Amino acid sequence: MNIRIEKVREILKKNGLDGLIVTKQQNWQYLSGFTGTNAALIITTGDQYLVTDFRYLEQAAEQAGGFHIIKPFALVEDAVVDQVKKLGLGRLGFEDDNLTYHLYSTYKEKLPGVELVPLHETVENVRRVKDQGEIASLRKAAGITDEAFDYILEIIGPGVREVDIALEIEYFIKKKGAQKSAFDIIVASGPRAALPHGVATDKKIQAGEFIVLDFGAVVDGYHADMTRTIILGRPSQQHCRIYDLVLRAQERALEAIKPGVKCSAVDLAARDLISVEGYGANFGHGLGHSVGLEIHEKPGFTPKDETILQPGMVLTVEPGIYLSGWGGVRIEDLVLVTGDGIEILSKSPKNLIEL
Ligand SMILES: [Mn+2]
Repeated sequence: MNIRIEKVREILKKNGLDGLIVTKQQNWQYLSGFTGTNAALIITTGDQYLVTDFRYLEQAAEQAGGFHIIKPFALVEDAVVDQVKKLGLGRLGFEDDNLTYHLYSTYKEKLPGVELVPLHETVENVRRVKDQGEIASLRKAAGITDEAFDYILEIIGPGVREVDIALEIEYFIKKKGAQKSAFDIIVASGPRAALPHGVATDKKIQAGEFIVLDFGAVVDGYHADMTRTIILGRPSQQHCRIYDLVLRAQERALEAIKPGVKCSAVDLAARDLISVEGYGANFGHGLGHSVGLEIHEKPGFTPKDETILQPGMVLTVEPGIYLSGWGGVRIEDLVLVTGDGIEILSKSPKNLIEL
């Protein structure tokens, strides 16, 4: 029995649905194991079907145990239509934040007797709490990310371009067995460190500059995410003051995380401290987000997210202070919520490293 699919079936039952069409890649991977790029699942109350194309038939048979594999003559959507008719499904759920308007129109036209019911983030909600296998993948991804940080410290020096640092990180994590980089690597030095998403450019790094490094490895589809800020040369008093404040805010938030606590309360733990010290306006993003098969998942540590933390959730904790024209600091760890607190999956040091 596939527990993940059974959880989806409970939601079908609650909504009086005969089935669900799954059209989002991470969701079909989560439910079936299939990693191809063109597919749809039909999950009914008693069975499950995977439709894909000729390129993936063998792979689908290997990966998606327990699924009937259906090969369309032409388009995946046509085979979905045929199968829905054959099964005689009356009320059919679809993923409202994923199905394109075009596909929705196609299904509506070709399935006139079927009631199409929008479901919002249904599989995503099941994905919020990670199981042991997922946690193992995230732990591995975080481990490779730590190794890459250690490695890159050897390479960073005066005159080195941001983009070369990013390339070295990417090459390293792939060599270590990661599938890919979790996102476009952020290497933001000097005044560019004030850009929260300063993807690496050809700017050369100079003495006296903060360097924000934000990256992660992907293992089995699971994303690690870590940020460290280091300095080339000696830090000024201002560098030390801002760095220390971000670090204290991050540690305060980490201490606040445990099952039963609201996400918003964790955000507040860090935000309060930064605000009291006068930098509230310079911390303009949420404190963190969940990660898994996607780099940004829910719930998040934001002022408005009232989700209650549960064991098995995996989130980032990443306060930052950004001062336009001067630079910025962000420190980010990947964290697993455990039965009574947290396990920090990111192990890289957090003292201010001077290169
Ligand atoms: Mn992040």
